[in-house]
Amino acid sequence: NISPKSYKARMAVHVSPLAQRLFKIMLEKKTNLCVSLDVYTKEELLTLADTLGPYVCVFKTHVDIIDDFTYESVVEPLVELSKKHNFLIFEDRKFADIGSTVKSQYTSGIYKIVRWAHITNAHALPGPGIIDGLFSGTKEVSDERGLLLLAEMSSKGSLATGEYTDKTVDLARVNKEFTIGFIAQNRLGEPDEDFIIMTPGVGLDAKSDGLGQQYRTVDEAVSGGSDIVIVGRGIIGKGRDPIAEAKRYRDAGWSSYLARLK
Ligand code: 5IU
Repeated sequence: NISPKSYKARMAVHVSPLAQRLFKIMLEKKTNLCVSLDVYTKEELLTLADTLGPYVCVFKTHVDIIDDFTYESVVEPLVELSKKHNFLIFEDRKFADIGSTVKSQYTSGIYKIVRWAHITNAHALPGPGIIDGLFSGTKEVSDERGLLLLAEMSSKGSLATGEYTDKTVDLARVNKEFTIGFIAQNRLGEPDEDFIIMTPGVGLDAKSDGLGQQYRTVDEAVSGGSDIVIVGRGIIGKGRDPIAEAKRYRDAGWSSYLARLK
């Protein structure tokens, strides 16, 4: 269970076209790094997306923290950069309401997430209707979309453990073309189910952040079954050299992946 097959083998057989596309990007760019762009201005967001774009397979965003957000000045250039550098965009929205409401939150308002985010995520707490609601929102766009369920969290004292995590995995089994995997700290599901595991709470220098975040190393995450490591402040935090750090985490992630295949 801990050792999934190669990205290449999984790409060839995955039921989700978006998952296939993600594996293809990872193989072409030799990276399983997702950088979390938690910044407050469009200038920082777009500059980082352009300079770090070559090193990542995915950028994770929280568009609701950008002070000067407008759709035209943030989303449109970000989508252009995703084509220029060949990465996917993951809006870390953590939907948590009933199906009808999350459908509106996914498709409407000022963010209109479904139009541009290749991937988004949701809590399993409300039950299967949340997946149905989000999936029905994807009918408004022609491009492929993927969902990650929050099966485990990196924060200290998280309640998403044990039976809650197991039931989250059960929910993900219903619509695998849309639900491509989990935000999790461990490999989940049976090997032949091939969920993509994306893991936050990864850092090579700090162990915590004073607000409940807990960090593990890249190798701990990947050898434990993570497919993509998510790194924020370890790369773009105060006083860091983002390009140097992105290369460092990309290299660490790829060598841990190659080691896992042996
Ligand atoms: N994030 C977590 N842990 C989780 C989930 C999401 O840290 O369990 I779900 C988000 C929060 C932040 C990013 O946007 O991932 C991690 O940033 P740092 O690497 O700066 O801690």
